[in-house]
Amino acid sequence: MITNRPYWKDAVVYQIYPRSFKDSNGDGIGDILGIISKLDYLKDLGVDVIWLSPVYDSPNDDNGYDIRDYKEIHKDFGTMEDMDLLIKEANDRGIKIIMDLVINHTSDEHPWFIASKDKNSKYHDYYYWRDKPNNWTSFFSGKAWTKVDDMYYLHLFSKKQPDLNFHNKDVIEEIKDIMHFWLKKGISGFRCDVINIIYKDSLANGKKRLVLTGLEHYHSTKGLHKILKELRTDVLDKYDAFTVGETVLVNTKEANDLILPENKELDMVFGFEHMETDQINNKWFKTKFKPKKFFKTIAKWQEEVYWNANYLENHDQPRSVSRFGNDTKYHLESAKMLCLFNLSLRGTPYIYEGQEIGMTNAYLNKIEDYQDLESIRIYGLAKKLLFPKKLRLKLLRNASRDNARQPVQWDSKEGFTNGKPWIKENPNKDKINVLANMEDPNSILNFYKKLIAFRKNSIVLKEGSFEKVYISKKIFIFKRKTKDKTYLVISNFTSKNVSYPFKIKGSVVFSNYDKQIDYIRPYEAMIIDLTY
Ligand code: ISL
Ligand code: CA
Repeated sequence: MITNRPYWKDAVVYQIYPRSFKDSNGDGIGDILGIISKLDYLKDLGVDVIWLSPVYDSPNDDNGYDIRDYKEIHKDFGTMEDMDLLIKEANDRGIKIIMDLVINHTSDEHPWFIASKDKNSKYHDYYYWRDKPNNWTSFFSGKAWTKVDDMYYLHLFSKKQPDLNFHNKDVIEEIKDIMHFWLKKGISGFRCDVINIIYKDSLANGKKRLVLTGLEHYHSTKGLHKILKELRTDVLDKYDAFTVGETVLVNTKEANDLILPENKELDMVFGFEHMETDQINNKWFKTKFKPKKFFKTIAKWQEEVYWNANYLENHDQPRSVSRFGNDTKYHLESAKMLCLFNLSLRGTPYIYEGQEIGMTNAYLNKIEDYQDLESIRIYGLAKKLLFPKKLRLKLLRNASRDNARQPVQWDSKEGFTNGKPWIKENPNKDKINVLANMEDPNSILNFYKKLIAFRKNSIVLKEGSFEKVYISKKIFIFKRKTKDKTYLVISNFTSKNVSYPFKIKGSVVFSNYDKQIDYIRPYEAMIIDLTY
C-alpha cells in the first residue's frame, strides 16, 4: 500500500537538555560528545527523533534560550565538528535530530542587538526600541521594557532576551538563513520556542492582567500566520523537515489554526492546558493534583486537535511522576502508568530525558542550590512581598524549572560527570538510575522499551481514532480504534483501588501489573484488546 503518512506521526521523540544529559570531559556540564556516547542507549530505547534544547553560543542567562550566535556551538557543549559528528552518528543509527529554534528573542549580546543601540544602524529596527515603554509585563515577572541610555527595548522574557521585530522583512530573511544553515547540515526540523507570540500587532497598552499584561497584542496574531506560511514555503518544504511549535496559552482552535495541513504552517504544537490543571492562576500556586480536570483536558485536546504532541514533562515543568503520579510508595507503578498513558494517546509521543527511569522532582531545600533565573527571580519577588522563607521555598520546590534540570542519573557513582555537576544532583540517584533499570527486567526503563516497541507495531496506537469512554475522579478510560481493531486503555491516577465501572470483555495486551484481578489497583494501567 502506498501511503503518504509523514514519518513524524509514527515517531517517538526524546528531548535532550544538553547541560544535564551527559558530561564527557569532567567539567560538570553535559556536552555533545556525551550525547554521542549515549546514542546506542537511545537507539535501544526505540527513539526515532531527538529534540535538542539549544546548543548555540549563548551567555547562558536562560541556559541557552538567549542566543548570541545561531551558527556557532556553545563552547560548554563542544565544537561545530562535534555537532556535525552528532548529526552523522545519529543519522547512521536512523535517529533524526530536531533543534530548538528560538526566534522570539536573541541574547542582548547578539551582534544585531549591540548594533541596534545605534539609531542610525539598519539593526535598530531589528528590535523594538521606543522612547517610552508600554505597560506590558514579562513572562518571568516584572516589566517587559528595559532602558538603555534614553531608549527602552522590549523583552517578553529576561532583559537579556530582547524581542526581535518581525515587522522587519530583514529579520525574517535572517531567520530563513539560519534555518537553511541547519537543515543543510542534515537536521530534520525544529521545535519552535514560544512561536505563537513572535508577532506583535501593536505596542499599545494591554488590558491590565494579573500576569502577562499585553498578551492580546501578541498572542496568535494574524501576522504570525503569515510568517509561518512563509517559513514553511520558502524553507521547510525544501527539506523533509517537520516542526513542533511551543505555543503558550493556546486553546484547541488556535492549535488547529497553526497545524491543519491545508494551512501549511506548523506540523504540531505543545499545548499547555493539561499542564495548567494543577494550578490556581499561575504556575507558582499549585493545587493538589485533581485527575478529573486533567482527564477532561486531555480528552478535549484528543477529540478536537488535528494531531497532538503528547508530553507530560520537559525542561520547564516539574517531573511527571512527582506531579501526576506518586514518587514514593508507588513510584514504579505510577511511572509505568504515565508511560502507558502517554504512549497510548493519539499523536506523537515525547519523552523528556530521565522520564524513562522515573526521575523525580529535585526538592531542593536551599535557595543557593537553584540555578534557574526564573526561580531566583520569583524567590526574590516573594521575599519583597514578605512571604515567609518556608513558603518561598515551598513554591520553588513544587514548581521550579530546576526540578527537571538535574543531571540524568546514569548510575550511582560517576554517572553524569567525573567532576562537579553544574547543578546539584538528586540524592536518590543511588536508587533511581539507568544502570539499575537496565539490570532489572521489571524496571520502568524496560517498560518504556517494551511499550515503544509495541506501539511501533501497532496500527491502532499509531493511527487509530480516539474515543473518550469513561472519566471519574480516579480513572480514565478511552478507546483507540481502527476498522478492524479496538483497544481500551485504562489508567488509574490514584493510590486507591477502584472497581471496574462496567463489564469488559477482551484480552489484556499490555499492563503495568503482572496479572489482572477483579478490580483496578493503585496506578494500574492496561491496554485491552476488545476484538480478541
Ligand atoms: O516555564 C515557564 C515560565 O513560567 C513558561 O512560561 C515558559 O517560559 C514558556 O513555556 C516559554 O518557554 C520557552 O521559552 C523560554 C525559555 O525560558 C524556556 O525554557 C522555553 O522552553 C524563553 O526562551
Ligand atoms: Ca562537559
